[in-house]
Amino acid sequence: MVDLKTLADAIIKGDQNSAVKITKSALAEGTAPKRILDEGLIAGMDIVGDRFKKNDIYIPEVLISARAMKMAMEVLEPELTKAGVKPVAKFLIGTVQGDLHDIGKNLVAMMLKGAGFDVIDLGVDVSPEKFVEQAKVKQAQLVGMSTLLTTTMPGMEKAIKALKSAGIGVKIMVGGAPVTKNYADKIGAHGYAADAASAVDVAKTLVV
Ligand code: B1M
Repeated sequence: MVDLKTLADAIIKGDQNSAVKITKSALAEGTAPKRILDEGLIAGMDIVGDRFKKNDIYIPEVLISARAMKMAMEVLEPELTKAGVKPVAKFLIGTVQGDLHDIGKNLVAMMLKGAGFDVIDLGVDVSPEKFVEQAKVKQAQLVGMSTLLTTTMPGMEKAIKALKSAGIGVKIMVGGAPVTKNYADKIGAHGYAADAASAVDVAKTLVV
């Protein structure tokens, strides 16, 4: 029998070939897709997130682990769908209007995927109107906004106002280097995180 700890280890090491191979073997043996997700892939990414938070590892290692997770998820996803396994929640994410920085946003998206969220990435330079339209169309439970420029920070407030006045009951999270908890509170966000691993913790608390 495949020990799912070896899958978690492959994710931690960022060994995509082993991650894919072990996922395939576990499925072939009849292991439930949800167990492979929880005890292999998510368990591995949880440890990656913890180590990143403690500065034991850095962005390149997280990206390599996230890539291994993505490859294994491509094998697992159809089986999860067949088994009727639902994601934790639908999370819409984007960098706000006028801002083209996406490295941090991508990292947050990858960590959320690693934690079992269904992430819809709107990319960069996302207008308030697009956040609203896509939140409705995709029926998201959470909307995340990222920005790196002080000049584009007000775009977050505009997008939050637009989402609230559209009457969509989404929870909104913000982050990015110039953003602080105080600023997030001031503009009416429901959550703020300083890094990608904490973003997962905060997102989980916002899911109803
Ligand atoms: Co730009 N840039 N840049 N840049 N750039 C900064 C941000 C800057 C601080 C550099 C500087 O002057 N020292 C400065 C901003 C100054 C300010 O506003 N006060 C700056 C500037 C001015 C500019 C331009 C205006 C430069 C110019 O053209 N004159 C221009 C703007 C273009 C535009 O967006 N319209 C510009 C362009 C660029 C590049 C295209 C060259 C490139 C971006 C490439 C890309 O993203 N694909 C770039 C880069 C790489 C940087 C620096 C060097 C690195 C940013 C980065 O990726 N950090 C940056 C200087 C620096 O930080 N040393 C700089 C790593 C990333 C992982 O961190 O995004 O903070 P970060 O994400 C973290 C957390 O913040 C958090 O989690 C992540 C991981 O832990 N987080 C969230 C992020 N989003 C979150 C969302 C959440 C929760 C947590 O919830 C939803």
